[in-house]
Amino acid sequence: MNGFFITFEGIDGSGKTTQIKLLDKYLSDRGFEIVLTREPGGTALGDEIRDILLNPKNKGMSSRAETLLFEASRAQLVEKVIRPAIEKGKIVICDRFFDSTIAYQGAARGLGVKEILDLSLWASAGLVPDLTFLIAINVEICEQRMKTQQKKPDRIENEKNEFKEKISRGYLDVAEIFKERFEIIDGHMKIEDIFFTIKQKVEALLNR
Ligand code: Z5A
Repeated sequence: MNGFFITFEGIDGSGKTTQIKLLDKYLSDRGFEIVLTREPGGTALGDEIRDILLNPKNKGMSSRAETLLFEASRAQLVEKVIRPAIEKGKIVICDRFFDSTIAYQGAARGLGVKEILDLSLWASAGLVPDLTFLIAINVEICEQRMKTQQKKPDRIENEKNEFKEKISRGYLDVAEIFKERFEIIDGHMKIEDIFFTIKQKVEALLNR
């Protein structure tokens, strides 16, 4: 029996990692085999691509080069990690997938939602998540959260708030295209309240 593929999306600092950790523990405690991964990265090659993509030294990178690097990392991750795990009946939880490319590169960088969707489906060899959580949150609130983390901003985090507003709108457009798999969650709620909703939606998927 095939497993499931669950993804988390949102602007940086929206709380994806926090929720992924909770979901991993919840499902592992119930005996499910979980594969946790992230984009860009998740393979040796993907991690090298991640370093190139996020390094502030590469601030002159063109939007098309950036997009192709995200897609290259994804192609490797799908073929080597995600698809084999799903075929073995595992639950794959991925921090970002191609909806990020549609929102960041397609919408915010202006490369086009339809173009990036087609390219992403080619890179993923047609693999689409079963369930996607979009943690929707105000850009300024995210910024405050990131400041308290005292982490040096990477190349993409260095973008202005206007860029992040475009990403948020881009996400809503993708959610509209893929209504059947998207769950939009209010990221301003308490961590435990967000997780309560996520748990319910995941249970519904597992019982399908
Ligand atoms: N990118 C792209 O452009 N195109 C693509 O195709 C892909 C990615 C795949 C990857 O960054 C960058 O690449 C990303 C998008 C771009 N760039 N940006 N900007 P990353 O993987 O290094 O990081 P990230 O995914 O952007 O986010 P993050 O830093 O890991 O944040 P997060 O996982 O969303 O949030 P968190 O770590 O769970 O929470 C942040 C803080 O908020 C933390 O202190 C928490 O304790 C706190 N928190 C979390 N939830 C709450 C609630 N509910 N209330 C209060 N505080 C909370």
